[in-house]
Amino acid sequence: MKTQVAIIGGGPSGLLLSQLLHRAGVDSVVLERRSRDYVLGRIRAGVLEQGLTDLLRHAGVGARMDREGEIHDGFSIAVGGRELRVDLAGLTGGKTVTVYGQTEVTRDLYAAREAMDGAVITQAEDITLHDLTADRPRVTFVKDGAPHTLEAAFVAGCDGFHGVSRKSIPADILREYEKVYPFGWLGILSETPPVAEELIYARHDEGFALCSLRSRVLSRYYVQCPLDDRIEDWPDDRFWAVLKSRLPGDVAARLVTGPAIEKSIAPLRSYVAEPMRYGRLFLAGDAAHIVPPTGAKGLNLAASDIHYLSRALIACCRDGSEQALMDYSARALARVWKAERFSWWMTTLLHRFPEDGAFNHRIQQAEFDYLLGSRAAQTALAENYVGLPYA
Ligand code: RFL
Ligand code: PHB
Repeated sequence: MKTQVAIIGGGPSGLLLSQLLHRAGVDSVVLERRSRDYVLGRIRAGVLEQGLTDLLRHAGVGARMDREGEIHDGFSIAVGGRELRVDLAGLTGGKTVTVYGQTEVTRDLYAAREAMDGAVITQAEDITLHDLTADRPRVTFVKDGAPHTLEAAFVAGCDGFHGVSRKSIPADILREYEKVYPFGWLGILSETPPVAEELIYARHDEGFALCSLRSRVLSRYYVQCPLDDRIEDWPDDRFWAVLKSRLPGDVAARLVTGPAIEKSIAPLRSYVAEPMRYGRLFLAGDAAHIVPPTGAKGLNLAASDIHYLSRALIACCRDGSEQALMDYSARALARVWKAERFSWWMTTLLHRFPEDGAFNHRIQQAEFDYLLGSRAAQTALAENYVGLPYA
């Protein structure tokens, strides 16, 4: 098999890239390790920046999002009995975010790729990258027991944090920066009306909690939990009781509970790999960087990578210009590090750090006090939350 761009990973990054390339007349093949149903069963992000929604429309997959997604022009932060509503639109000259699940984005992308006969090979096993610094890199894999070779001009590593792409970069070239947090998030999805129209981020002395949503009849809630907790430790009753105890009294009183239809625990981590290029391999999305979910930035960062990478690949494949590909890593990383900073900051502000002493706790309180009283501080928060521009 031959193609122009071999895309490793059929999550949102890989599918969006193949869709954008297709619309510009550049050929690609997506290789995904899991089945499509498995990929669509993962419940993850829910808050989309305007950069991502614009990109989805540009890729021709924005119609259902525009019909069913909810525009949010603010959200709240509740700490110790006080609440701050962050007026996103008012503080940023009218910018907003869209609440629409990553699962739905991925479903729309799979449907679009199928409608265009896009090559997406699922359940591809033993994917291995070869000759990444040569003119024609190769990808070998096994499908239904038979070995295959895919030859390409470029390889896009969109295979998430645990994929093979980043691991194919030699250790003496890859630099890694990492911070692991001493807690995780336990998340549930429930077919209940959301407790509020907008998201509520809450910090309580026992830990963080988040009220989010997917629609008027589908709620998404999270609580901070110890890293070694297992799902079995968290029957629904315990989850609802802990969530309520961490929310402001009036919010807890309004909460409608019901059976969890999904429940999962995610560790929190900040991670960046540099550079995002090795020879003809280009990393994008979670394959290159991870943010803790507090700032809702992971999927949005994947989107800005894909914006830069799709344009650079199109410029090279159509016009023979390599400059944008040469600039890709530095350009993407400049935006990545700003989102890393913001996500670390939101995480630090809102979680209970078990090992921290009284000093750090008072600093957290002072940070929130400052936010409450300063429009400048709120503007900085809002500007980052709606998403920094694609430079
Ligand atoms: P993905 O989604 O992990 O997709 C990678 C795909 O590659 C496949 N794969 C392989 N394929 C072939 N060969 C291999 N060897 C392979 N190894 C892996 C995998 O099966 C998978 O299908 O990465 P991608 O596309 O870069 O997308 C990134 C986003 O998924 C991620 O950043 C977000 O979900 C993060 N995130 C959030 N981001 C936001 O922007 N806003 C949010 O509100 C938000 N909330 C969240 C989140 C992530 C969470 N978890 C579970 C980590 C909330 C949570 C709880
Ligand atoms: C979600 O709805 O899953 C969600 C929302 C905001 C976040 C993280 C996750 O910061």
